[in-house]
Amino acid sequence: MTILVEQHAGYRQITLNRPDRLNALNAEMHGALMAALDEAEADPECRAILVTGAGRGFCAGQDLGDVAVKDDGPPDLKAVLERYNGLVRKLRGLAMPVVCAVNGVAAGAGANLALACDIVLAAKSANFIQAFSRIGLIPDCGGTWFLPQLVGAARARALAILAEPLPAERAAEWGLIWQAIDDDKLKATAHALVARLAKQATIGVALTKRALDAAETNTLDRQLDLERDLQDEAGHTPDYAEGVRAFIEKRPANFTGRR
Ligand code: LHQ
Repeated sequence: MTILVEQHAGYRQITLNRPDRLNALNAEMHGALMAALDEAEADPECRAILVTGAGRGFCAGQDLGDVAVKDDGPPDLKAVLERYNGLVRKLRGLAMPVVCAVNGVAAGAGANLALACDIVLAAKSANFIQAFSRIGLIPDCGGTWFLPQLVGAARARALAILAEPLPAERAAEWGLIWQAIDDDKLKATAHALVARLAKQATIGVALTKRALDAAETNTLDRQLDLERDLQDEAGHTPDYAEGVRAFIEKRPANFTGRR
């Protein structure tokens, strides 16, 4: 099984599972990962997703054995990238929050799939490597878009062109990820975070994600209108009513995540 799925109360853990290849993605794994995301999305009990890797790595990107240049010429990278693009679009488009626990090296497409998630935690021993230039490729899976957004133009260019490993702690200092965590605490920290997200006001979180995504191309003027409309939608959820009630009654809110 190239992808493992564990059900927890309110969330699912999806584990990339080809540890002997540092969880490099092949065609089978792509299909299984997409199916796991589709199934999580279709489950009304699932209100958050945790993505992580088995073994000592998170993901070494594309399985280079699968796309090797052969006697009959180069492989169809456009077709391979369509699959990756589908994954990135899927991850970004999910209404529920996605946490990525980067347990070890994240290289090439593996690094950028992590960056497509909403909240990225990484073990302090993990590294992020835009490995593409080492093999004559360009950063894909949204790398050329995520990097400058997250760390600014100067750092993005050097990371993309030099392909040097960026240690997790520096990645957190630079704003590439949310937090670097001691290795032995990563798993527990990630589960506590996803469990907490699974109890939040899920529709409000989904609308927050939508607003932040839209802000990437909107003017302030259009964004203000969008915030007004999305806030109106959030304000009509039972979770908003419960949140205000709980505040007034000085007790924790019991959100259902339902409309
Ligand atoms: C691997 C891989 C791997 C196969 C480690 N494939 N076996 C590309 C093409 C087409 C279209 C779509 O877009 C893409 C996107 C991309 O992702 S391009 C970038 C692909 N990834 C890379 O270039 C990274 C390649 N891997 C590495 O540079 C190193 O493995 C890193 C720095 C990640 C880790 O280094 P180490 O900790 O020293 O581990 P290792 O190199 O010894 O790897 C362990 C095993 O995993 C080893 O196999 P072996 O049989 O010797 O134990 C590697 O061959 C295998 N492996 N990455 N991408």
